[in-house]
Amino acid sequence: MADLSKLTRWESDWAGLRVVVAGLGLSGFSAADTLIELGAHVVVVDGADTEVNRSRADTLKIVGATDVLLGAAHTDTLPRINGEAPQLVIASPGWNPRQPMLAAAAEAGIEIWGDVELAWRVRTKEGRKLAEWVVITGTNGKTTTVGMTESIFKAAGLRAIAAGNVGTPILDAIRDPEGFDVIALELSSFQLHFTHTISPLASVVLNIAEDHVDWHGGFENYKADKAKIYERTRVAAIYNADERVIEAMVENADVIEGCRAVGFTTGVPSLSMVGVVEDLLVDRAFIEDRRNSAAELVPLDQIGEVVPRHTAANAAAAAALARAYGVEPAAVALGLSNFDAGDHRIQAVARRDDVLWINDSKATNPHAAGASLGAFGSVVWIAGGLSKGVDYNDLVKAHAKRLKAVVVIGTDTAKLVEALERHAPQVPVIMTAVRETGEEATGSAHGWAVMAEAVNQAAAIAEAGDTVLMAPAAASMDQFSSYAQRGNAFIDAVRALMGEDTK
Ligand code: UMA
Repeated sequence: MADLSKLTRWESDWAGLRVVVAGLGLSGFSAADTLIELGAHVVVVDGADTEVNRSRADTLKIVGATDVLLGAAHTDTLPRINGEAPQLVIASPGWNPRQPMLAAAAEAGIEIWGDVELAWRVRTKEGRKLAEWVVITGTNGKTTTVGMTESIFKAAGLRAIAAGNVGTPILDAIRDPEGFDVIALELSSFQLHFTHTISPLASVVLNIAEDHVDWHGGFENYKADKAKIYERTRVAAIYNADERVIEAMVENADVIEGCRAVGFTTGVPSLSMVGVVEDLLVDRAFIEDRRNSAAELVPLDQIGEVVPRHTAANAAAAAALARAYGVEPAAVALGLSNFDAGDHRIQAVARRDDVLWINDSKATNPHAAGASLGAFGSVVWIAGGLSKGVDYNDLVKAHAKRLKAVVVIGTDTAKLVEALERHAPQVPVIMTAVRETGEEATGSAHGWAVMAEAVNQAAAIAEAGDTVLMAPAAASMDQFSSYAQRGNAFIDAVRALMGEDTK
């Protein structure tokens, strides 16, 4: 069996190592390409024999892959490489560890790493800048926080990149010829599952709620994989001070001697926390006189026009990561002010007659919708879609008081309507009339029609001081082609209502 513990640098002896790469998506391709460059013997396996995969396979074969096996028939057994058993398997995050090929590797005692583990091992290379890593996970808000963190580092004049689950595979960032000072790395629970030795400068779990439970085989396993992010952290293990289970993860983590536990909160920060005092983000963790004072970082209204509680929480977490690296308060302020969350996340679309119109099409599950509902006082809520079998009782119960009315879109809404009847019986529920299902509804005029109808219904109810919030708590694919299309339909419908040109 190969001694993989010696493989800790780009220059280590990777030549001839027999590696199976599971998956030919973004991470699998970057892993295979890297390993081939390092001289390993690489066989790639992917269950989908598609045109995209065939073209990627051709590329990898040209650069020197031993073989690329496409099609479902190949994913049940572990392939041999040049007649011998593989010494390492690199799993793409979408691959379930209980899937037959990975289960066979585990059974044979072969190590399984993700692309993140491989990237950590090859990050040190003669003549290339050695980037620090700050790592971020959580059920919601990861991508926003990673973006905020990157923006702060850039404002501080550093060469920084957001990578990982956010979209750019970490191995692409690692192999950048110029290199980076610091990488803000978004890690999903899947990626963390296959990560074993990384030792980041700072780490954070933003929040935790049930998600991806099937993949992990239960909520406890999901939490355990998330908690791995804190292991071997060197400077600051950052936790959400409003979620006790996350603080407990830090307490139980085996961090590097000298690493500090730092909390973030949207309330007044205690000692060793970043938090909010009178609409200012402040630091009581990374300043010398933290017992008696706090350093002002940025007024919340500089972060955005509407700063819901969870956005403030994400900003506090990003600020803590950057301060752990040593970024000055002024750069934190500049980076957070420059940051644009992108469309479809608590996006203020219009304000007229003191009614605020908010697009949160990205809220595709109850946890995300709960975060945005909690940010507003009196809400006309546009909700519903493809519910993926989730339960709406807790969400409706928690926010019943702030609901003025609910306009229901989507085709798979029985559970939502039931929850509204049970926990908010006094709240008027308006069903939209467009209810087509199936292919013809997606990406077609039906999607736009249902949203125009919902917006008009909401406009008839909303009064000064109300917020019309489109945060569906469900996926979009029953009536739209994506959450982005659903969000754009909302924006167009609101603009049409205001008599503005939508083009
Ligand atoms: N495949 C199989 N058999 C399987 C599973 C997958 O053959 O049992 C094949 C598929 O045919 C496909 C390849 O494996 O060709 C896909 O691999 P993948 O699903 O792991 O996806 P990648 O393209 O490698 O993208 C991954 C992340 N995907 C997932 O975690 C599912 C991307 O996160 C990430 O941006 C990318 O690596 C770069 O790091 C996406 C995501 O949806 C955005 N993440 C989930 C989330 O945010 O909720 C976790």
